[in-house]
Amino acid sequence: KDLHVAVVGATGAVGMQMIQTLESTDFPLTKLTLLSSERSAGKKVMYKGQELTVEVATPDKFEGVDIALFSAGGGVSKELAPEAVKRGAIVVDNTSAFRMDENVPLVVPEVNENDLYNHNGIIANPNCSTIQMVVALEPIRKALGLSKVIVSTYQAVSGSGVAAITELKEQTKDILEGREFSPKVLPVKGDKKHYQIAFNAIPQIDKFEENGFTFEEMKMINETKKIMHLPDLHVAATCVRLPVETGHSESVYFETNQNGISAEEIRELLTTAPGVVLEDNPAEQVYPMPVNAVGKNEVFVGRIRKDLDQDNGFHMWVVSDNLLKGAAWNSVQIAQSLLKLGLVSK
Ligand code: 11C
Repeated sequence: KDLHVAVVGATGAVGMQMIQTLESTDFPLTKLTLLSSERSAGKKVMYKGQELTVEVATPDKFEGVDIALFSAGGGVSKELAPEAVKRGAIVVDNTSAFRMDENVPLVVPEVNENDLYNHNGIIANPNCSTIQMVVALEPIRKALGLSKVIVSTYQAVSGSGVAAITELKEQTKDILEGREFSPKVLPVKGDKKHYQIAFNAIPQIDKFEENGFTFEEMKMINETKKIMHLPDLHVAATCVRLPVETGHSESVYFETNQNGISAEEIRELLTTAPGVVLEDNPAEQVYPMPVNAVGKNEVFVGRIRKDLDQDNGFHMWVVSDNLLKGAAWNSVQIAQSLLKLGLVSK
């Protein structure tokens, strides 16, 4: 059976990982169309030993496409995702354009795969920092219930795209070699001020909202409630950018609905959880770190401790490759689920 897949934003940090993930998982496609802005069109990309040329993303390019993976920014998704759907494609959108739309399922297959049945053409892929947290929290919610989550993140620059990776590398060199430099990308390309990221920590990811939280923090709060079907869950987030190239880390405090649970019981729940790898042995200094998570699809969890004052409270440390489980891999997993559930019409 023919299956035509398109990747929109094919030359971006996530788009490139999407192409690699389609290849490495041997996704059963028969045709792959690579689309981008005019600026990047014409670039050549190898897929399974074949050279493909990136084309300009226009509505007519979606004729005959079955699944379109979008990761080219919210503006492109808002404009072109409806055009793709009109032409019969199912869109898996990696931007924040449609995530909180009640007609659009927001899916992490380990958590809410069945929400795919309610799709109307567009499925949203959550924010990277949300995905890795809910994968780690879901087994706990299922067994014990969940009433509160407080998270602080330590996020890699690749979350902000290729330009941010380049900025970190060049700035680090400039500082080490004693040159002047002027930050241009981080914390947020479109905001008023830019700050040094090399040898620094910036407590701002995305723009500030009126309530004092950043948009990234609000994404973690709202998306977590939607994905886990827990509208009354108490969630708070503080998101921080670090000079790490790839791999987001999170310190997560959570409260369950049951008392008298031990840290060992939480560890056991996570040992068998889908998509989770437990790396938790303080005696041997074993815990997750971004450098070890890069290139892997799983979510790594460690440093599990029971709170010293709150009987139903626990702390854990959650690390994952933000470009893979946080983006490309979760999108390809959604596409795999759509095929498995028979939701791709031919
Ligand atoms: C970051 N989490 O690390 C952001 C990137 O909504 O998909 C992902 C933005 C999004 O900067």
